Amino acid sequence: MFTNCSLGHYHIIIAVVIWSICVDSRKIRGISLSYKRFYRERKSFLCIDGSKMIPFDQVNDDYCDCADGSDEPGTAACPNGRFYCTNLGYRPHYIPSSRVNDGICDCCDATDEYRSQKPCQNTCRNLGQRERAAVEGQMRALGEGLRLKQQLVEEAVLTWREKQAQLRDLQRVSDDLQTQLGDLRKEEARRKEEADALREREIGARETADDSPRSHYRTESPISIFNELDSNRDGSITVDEVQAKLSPVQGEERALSEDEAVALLGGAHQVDLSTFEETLWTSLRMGDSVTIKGRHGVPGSLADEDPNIKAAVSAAEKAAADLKKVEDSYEMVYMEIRDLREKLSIDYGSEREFLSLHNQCFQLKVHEYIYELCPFNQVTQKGSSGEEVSLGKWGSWAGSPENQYCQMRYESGEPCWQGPTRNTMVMLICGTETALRSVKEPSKCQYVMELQTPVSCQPALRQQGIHSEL
Ligand code: MAN
Repeated sequence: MFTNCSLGHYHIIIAVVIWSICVDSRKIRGISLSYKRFYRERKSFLCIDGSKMIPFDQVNDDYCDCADGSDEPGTAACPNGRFYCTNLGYRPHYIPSSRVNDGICDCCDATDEYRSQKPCQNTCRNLGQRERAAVEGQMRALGEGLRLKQQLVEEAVLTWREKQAQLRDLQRVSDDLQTQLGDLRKEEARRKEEADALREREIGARETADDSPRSHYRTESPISIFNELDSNRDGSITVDEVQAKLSPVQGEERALSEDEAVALLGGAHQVDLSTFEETLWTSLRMGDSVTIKGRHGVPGSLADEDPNIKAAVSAAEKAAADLKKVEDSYEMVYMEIRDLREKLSIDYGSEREFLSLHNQCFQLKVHEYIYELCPFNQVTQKGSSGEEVSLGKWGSWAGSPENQYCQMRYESGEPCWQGPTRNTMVMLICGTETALRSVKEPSKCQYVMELQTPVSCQPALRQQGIHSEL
């Protein structure tokens, strides 16, 4: 009896428990934990928008009572209702309640198909595992990216410092060269003056002694020389006569070329006395280019005759050569300093992470074009004809106020035919390699590129991770 009674009693208890589970699960199906508080009432239910009060057993009874659909979270009765997939092990989410029991598995935990014929499997665990693996992969890549970034920054800072030291050294060299230049310029001027003075003195002495071949031309009349050169006495001196009678002061054995003879005659092929006086006669009187052949003792140059003048001239030449050498070195150093200054003119403080991107270029072929991005310099596009088109020159950082360094703007490229000037926006994305990943032209002559680089990896991303709802 006890047993039976007891058994009968048990049956009743079990039936009540099963019923209450059924009722309860029917009532709470399709709602999230945070919404459970709205569905606790046993006697009546207040629509969540507060618009209506209904008996609690009308909740999830497959008839839509509330305008906001809140009385039917677990059935497809309300057109605006939504069903909550708990998706334990994966990420929970809402689906429109019209998808409940529609024969399609929407929730990975299969809860949306509780009364359909569709045998849905619970795939949340697998999905969760896959997603966690993907997130872990991303976090590893981010960690690696941050490590590489650190390395790049350190290397770039080192290079930057080396360049600064180089600049300081060059500056010192430049200062020394400047001092040397001052001394050498004075030395060269002094040596030149010395040589000139000796030469002048010698010329004066020879003219006084009246034994210099030059003085012949100074003392002789132009007519006598004209007659001497005019071999056939026809009243004019021709190129042939010049070539036959004259020779260069330096290298007497050498015959004058026709061009040289013509030049001596002022560009003419023959001259009369008056033209002779204005042309060849002047050269003969100067005595440093041509002389009449066979005139004894005609000097090659004063320096050939006088060892003092020779020494002074070669000292002046050496001083000029030394000066030229130092001037050339100074010019080179000056240019090196200018280039280095330009490289170092970037804002070291805020942009030092990007130092490693300076002086580098990255290419990507997309369809018929080869795109090239040289950060902080320019962007170009090369077509199959090989012609290069500018897609913009470095303009400015263009990211959001929170992170302006995630976008670069390159502007004022080549004008587009019947369109705007070409411009490019470069989006920097975190990755373990530095490479141009994509190029698009969303509107005519406006380009968008993605440059992947460890330099743009942010520790903030790591902390935030891909926030887990698992
Ligand atoms: C070239 C390229 C293209 C661009 C057209 C516009 O073909 O620069 O990217 O769209 O000119 O005419």
